[in-house]
Amino acid sequence: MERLPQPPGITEGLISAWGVSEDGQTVLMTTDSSSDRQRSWILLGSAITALTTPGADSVWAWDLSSDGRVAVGTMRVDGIEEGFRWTAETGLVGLGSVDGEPPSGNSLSTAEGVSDDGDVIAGRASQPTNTFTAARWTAKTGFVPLTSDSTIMQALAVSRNGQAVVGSFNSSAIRFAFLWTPENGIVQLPSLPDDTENHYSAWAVSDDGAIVAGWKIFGVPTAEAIVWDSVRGAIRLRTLLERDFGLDLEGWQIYSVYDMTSDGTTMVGYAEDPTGLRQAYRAYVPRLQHGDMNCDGVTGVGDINAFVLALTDANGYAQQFPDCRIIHGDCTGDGSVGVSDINCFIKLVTAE
Ligand SMILES: [Ca+2]
Ligand SMILES: [Ca+2]
Repeated sequence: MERLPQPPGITEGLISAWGVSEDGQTVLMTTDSSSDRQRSWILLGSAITALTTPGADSVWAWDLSSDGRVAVGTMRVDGIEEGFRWTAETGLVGLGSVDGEPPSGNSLSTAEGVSDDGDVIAGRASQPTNTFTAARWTAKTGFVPLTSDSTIMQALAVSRNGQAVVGSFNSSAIRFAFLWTPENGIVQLPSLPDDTENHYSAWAVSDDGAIVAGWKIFGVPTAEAIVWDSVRGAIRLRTLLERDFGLDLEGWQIYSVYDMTSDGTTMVGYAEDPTGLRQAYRAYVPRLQHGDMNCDGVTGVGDINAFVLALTDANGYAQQFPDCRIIHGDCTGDGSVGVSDINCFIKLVTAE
């Protein structure tokens, strides 16, 4: 671990690193929100480049493309906020709003996340009625709203391949997480089964949109890391790791998932260890090979015998399929394999 060079004129302790390139060489740094005038820098080797443009009184960059060439964020010029895309060649380039025009008056845009290639950006943009909504930007289309719904929404991240977008929306002061894919549009993600608070945000999504992660906030504890998938619905990351993978996380509090790999199996965020010390963590969460009971990589009628064995003789199953995980047969998503899984398992394997 090393200390990164401090940009000139910035008070110690008021800066964070928000993004890093795939090769680890380029780092994006932004002042904390407690500073009155937010600023961002690109660090490459020992060279520090300020992200700035004439007239900008604040610049907040949040994400970096995988080659470190493109940074995205929001700038404030004359009191008006506009999402930007930065490269060393172009400097800060405003992304406009939904109509392509620079925001003015009450309109705004923001840029929150960028794809690995730097070409797709997720954020928020004003519609002609000046309501803000989650939007996806490409050079060809500009900002396109993800929905015509006037509910206030913000996109918080885009998948590495630029296809899926996640974020949160507010409805009557209740905050839900959403997933957007080109196929299904905006889909509201479910709450935890035991939850009546409904304050969720999604911060990361796999390339295929099948795995989403983020947090639930404003409860007790203050935040909890949540994972969504089609089988389990919403589940606490801690519960998932303990229940389905047998980890002992007694005393740990996992607060957030902020990013994940393309396949959704490696997640990072922050947690508190049993002594109460805040930690950055990395968790490996293998994908559930749904219904693939004989672990040949395919789900189909060939899995029925292995499923029956798992139901009737768990030890025999473990002996015959030592590298398989019995949890693949849990199609109700409750963390165990039993007779209640029979109906959905049959549907699953006969749907090929
Ligand atoms: Ca199989
Ligand atoms: Ca089950």
